Amino acid sequence: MKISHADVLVTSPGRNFVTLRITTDDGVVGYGDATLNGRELAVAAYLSDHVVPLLTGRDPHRIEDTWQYLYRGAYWRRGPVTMAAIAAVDVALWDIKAKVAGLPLYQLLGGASRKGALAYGHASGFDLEALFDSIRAHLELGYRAIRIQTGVPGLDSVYGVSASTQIGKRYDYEPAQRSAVPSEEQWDTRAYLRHLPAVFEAVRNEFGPELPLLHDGHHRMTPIQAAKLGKALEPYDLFWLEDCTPAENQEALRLVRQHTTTPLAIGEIFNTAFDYQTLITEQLIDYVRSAVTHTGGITAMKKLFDFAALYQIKSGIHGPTDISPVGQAAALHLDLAIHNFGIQEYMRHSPETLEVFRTSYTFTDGLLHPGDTPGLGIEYDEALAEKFPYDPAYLPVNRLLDGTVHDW
Ligand code: EZ4
Ligand code: CO
Repeated sequence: MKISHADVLVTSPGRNFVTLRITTDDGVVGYGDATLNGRELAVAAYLSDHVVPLLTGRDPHRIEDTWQYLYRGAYWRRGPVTMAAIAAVDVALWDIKAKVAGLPLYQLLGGASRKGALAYGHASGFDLEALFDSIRAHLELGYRAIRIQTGVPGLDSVYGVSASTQIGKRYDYEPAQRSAVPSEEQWDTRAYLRHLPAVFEAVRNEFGPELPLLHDGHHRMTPIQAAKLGKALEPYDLFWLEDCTPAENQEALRLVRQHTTTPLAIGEIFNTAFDYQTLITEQLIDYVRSAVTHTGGITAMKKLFDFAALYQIKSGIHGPTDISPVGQAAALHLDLAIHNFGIQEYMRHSPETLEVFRTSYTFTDGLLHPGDTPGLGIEYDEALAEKFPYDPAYLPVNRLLDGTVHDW
């Protein structure tokens, strides 16, 4: 069996997605997600110009060899564009291998270790009333774990807070906005630190002690600020505090860790196991947040989770709507199979997206399951996808109140 050709498919059914489709000479088709929010066309070009021409004629079963060929063979290593492109090839090859075997992908990864993957959803509201409504709406949808993000007094727009309060329309938070240049948001860490503990207290008073609650700090704090927040949130028993610092400087997390027992999750913008080396070996975090799409695919993620497992660190795979249903399905096969599964982020895709990408994964009683269709369990409707051409969208840029650019 040989790879006969590969196609880079760009579509925008509500948001932009890049998909790699690999076809074998036997007519088997595999899909991989290559979506990098706000930089989509860079990955599409990397694939079309420098990867697709190398795939033709290769044996699709040689997944590890192809991964090493693309990673080491480029000479230039790591980085979000390169690792998203490698991820797309890797996931498409796993899809093909599992289809040839006639098995859902998780069976090739060791089989199911659990009934399903505990999912968390995104509840948000500028004020407590809107936040409580959003939490209730998520509980009604069946979520058994919930991330909460709220407005901060004095700031007009804040990461993680949905602009729409119309439940059933589009309640999940979608940060990328269609425009030729990014929008701008404001930030004030001291105002945020004063406000957030009271929000968690109110949520615990209303919803009780059992519901797992999560929060995303989105890289905005210094280590000492993050340590202070982690301590302040200890009474509210968070499942995790995510991305409390930018974390490029892994050693900075030592300071946070010395001050708080609030569990820490990091890594959605990382792209290799090396980005976690200090965090994992010194046990500075509790959950690995990488996306399959941005960290080199199934092959690299399996190694990363096995490394984390040696230190009792669990998975928390990144699953916002900018991960396509292909990337989400890949995450669910891993979630079901690995031993050190923690939780899976799950925001529903728009109805148009789910028409272009036909999925076989399910969400029942708070648990996601990848389904038992051979391969990943995703079909791509190319004719429909072509009706949604690429439309530029960017993540916002963040500024402090005095105008200084800050981490978003
Ligand atoms: O901001 O995926 O935990 N989830 C997140 C996401 C990210 C977006 C960026 O594209 O932080 O909302
Ligand atoms: Co995040």
